[in-house]
Amino acid sequence: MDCSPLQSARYAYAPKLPNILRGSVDKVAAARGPAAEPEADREKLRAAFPKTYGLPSIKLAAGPNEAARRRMNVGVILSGGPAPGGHNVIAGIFDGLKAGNPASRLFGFRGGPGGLVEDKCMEIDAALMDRYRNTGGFDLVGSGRTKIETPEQFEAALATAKRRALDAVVVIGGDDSNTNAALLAEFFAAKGEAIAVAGVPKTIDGDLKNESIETSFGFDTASKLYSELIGNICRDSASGRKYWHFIKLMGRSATHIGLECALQTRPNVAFISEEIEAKAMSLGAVVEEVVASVVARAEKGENFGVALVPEGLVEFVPEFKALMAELNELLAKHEAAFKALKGAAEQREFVRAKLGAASAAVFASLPADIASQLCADRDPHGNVQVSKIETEKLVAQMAEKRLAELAAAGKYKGKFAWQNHFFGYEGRCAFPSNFDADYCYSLGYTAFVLAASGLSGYLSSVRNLTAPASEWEAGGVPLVSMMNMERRHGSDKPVIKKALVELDGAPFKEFAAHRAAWAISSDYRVPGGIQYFGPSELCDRPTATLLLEKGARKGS
Ligand code: FBP
Repeated sequence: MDCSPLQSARYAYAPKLPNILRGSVDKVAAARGPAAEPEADREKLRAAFPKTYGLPSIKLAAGPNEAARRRMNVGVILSGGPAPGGHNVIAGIFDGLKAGNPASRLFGFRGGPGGLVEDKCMEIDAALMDRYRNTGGFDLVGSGRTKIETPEQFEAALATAKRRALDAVVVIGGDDSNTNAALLAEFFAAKGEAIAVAGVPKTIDGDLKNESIETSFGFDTASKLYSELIGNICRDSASGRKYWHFIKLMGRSATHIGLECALQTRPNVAFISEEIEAKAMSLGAVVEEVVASVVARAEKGENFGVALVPEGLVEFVPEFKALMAELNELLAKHEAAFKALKGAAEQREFVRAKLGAASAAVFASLPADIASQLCADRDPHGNVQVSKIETEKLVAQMAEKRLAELAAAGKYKGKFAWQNHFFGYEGRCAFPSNFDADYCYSLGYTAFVLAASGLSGYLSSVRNLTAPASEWEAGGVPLVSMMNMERRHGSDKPVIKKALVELDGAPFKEFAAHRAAWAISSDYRVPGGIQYFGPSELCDRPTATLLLEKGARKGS
C-alpha cells in the first residue's frame, strides 16, 4: 500500500494503556459499585428499561477474570459522524479479544447500525486491523446514522447477532447512537439472550460527557485541528488587515468546540450558544456584539478580525428556538405534503402559512436560502442538520447591514469586508492526536473487558485523563443512568442527555474573563498543528477544556 510518510510512522505508534490494562487480561476484574440512576424522568425510564435500569457502575480492578479467556465472537459498529480515534477503539477491542483467546473473532458491521440490521458483515483479522491502527476515519467498516427503532429492526438485529453467534456488540457512537445501544441491550435482555451490548463515547462535539465520562473521543483532535486553522486565519487577518473572517464551527448543539478554539486562539468574537439561550439574546443582539467589536477595532484603524460562530447557534436564539420547535413538529406532521411540493419557494410558503404568527414573522424575515436550509430534512434521530445552515453568513450579512446604517448616521467610518468559512468535516477524520490514540485504544480495551465479563448496557469509561495514561482509571457507566426524556420527531423519547457548555464551569469562566480584551486586541494565539512525535508537553497535552474542568490548568 502506498501510504504517506506520517501514516507509515503512525503504524509504529504503540498507544499507551492505563496500568490496570497492561497486565494479563484474566487478571482484570469488573468490580461492581452502587446502582446508578438517572437524574431525571426516573419512573418513565424505569418503565422503558425494566431489565437494564439501575445497574451498578463498574470499575476495573486487579482480580481474577476467567471469563476473559473464553472464546468470543464480537461485533462492532461505528455510528454517526466520524471522530478521530475510531479505528483505535476497534484495535483495543481486537487486541483485548486476541489476548484473551486467539480463537476469538471480531466482526465489523458495515455502514453503521443499519449493518447489524441487514447483516452486512466483515471479519476484521490481524492484517486488516494493522492497516488502520492510529489512523483517522471510520472507513475500516464505514458509519451511518440509522436509528434502530421498529420491532422489525430489533428482531433483525437479534437475528444477525444469533446468525453470527455473537457474544457481544460494541456500538461506537455519540448520544443518539448510544441511546440505540441502550435500547438494543434492553431488547436482548428482554428476550433472554446473553448478548452483551457495550457503548463507547464518541463525538467531536464533546457533548457526551458527565461525572464518569470526562470527554468523548475525537474532541481533542478535532478541536486542535480547527484551532490550528483558526490561528492561521487570525494571523492572515492581521497580515492582510482587510478582512473580517466569520468562521462557523461544528458542534450540533453544544459549543464545546467553539469554546475550546476560542481559548486556544483568542478571536475577537466567539459566541457560546448556551449563553445566548441563558441570556435570551435575540439574533439582533448577537449581531450587535459583532458590530461593537468591528466599530471599536475600526477606531484603532484595524478593519479586520475573527468571529467564531457555533453551528448550533440558531437553535439557541429564543425566536429561532421557537421557530425550530414549530418547524420540527410541522415537518414531521406534513412530511409527505411538504416533500410533494416541487419548488423551494412553494415549500417556504407552505411552511410559513402553517406557522404561528410570531414564528411566521421570523421565518419571513430570513434570506430565502437560510429559510430553506431550516426546512431541510432532519436526520434519522430527529435532529436539525445544522451543518447545512449558513449561520456565519447570516451573522456577517446582518452585521454588514447594521454597519451601513451606522455609517449613514456618521457613527462608523471603517471598512467592512468579510470572508466566511465552515470548519467541520476537515477535522473528523484527522490522524488521532496521541491523546485520542491512547484514549480510544483504552476505551476499546475496556469495552472488551466489560463484554467478556458478561456486562451489558454499559458505556466504556476511562477517567483521570489529565494524569499520565498509566494512571487512567477504567470501568463502565450504565447507559440508562445517563438518559432523560426528550421531544423528538413530534413525540417524547428516552435519549442520552447532551452535556452542554456550563456557564458556571471553569472553561467558560476563563473565556468570559478575557473576551472583552480580545474583542479589541489583535493579540491572537497561534497554536500550530497537532504534534505526533516529540516532547510529551507538545504531543500529549489534553485540551484546555479538560485541563480547566479538572482544575489542572490556570489561564488559557
Ligand atoms: P456525531 O454526533 O454523530 O458524532 O456527529 C457530530 C457532527 O459532526 C456534528 O458536529 C455535525 O452537525 C454533524 O455531525 C454532521 O452530520 P453529517 O455527517 O450527517 O453531515
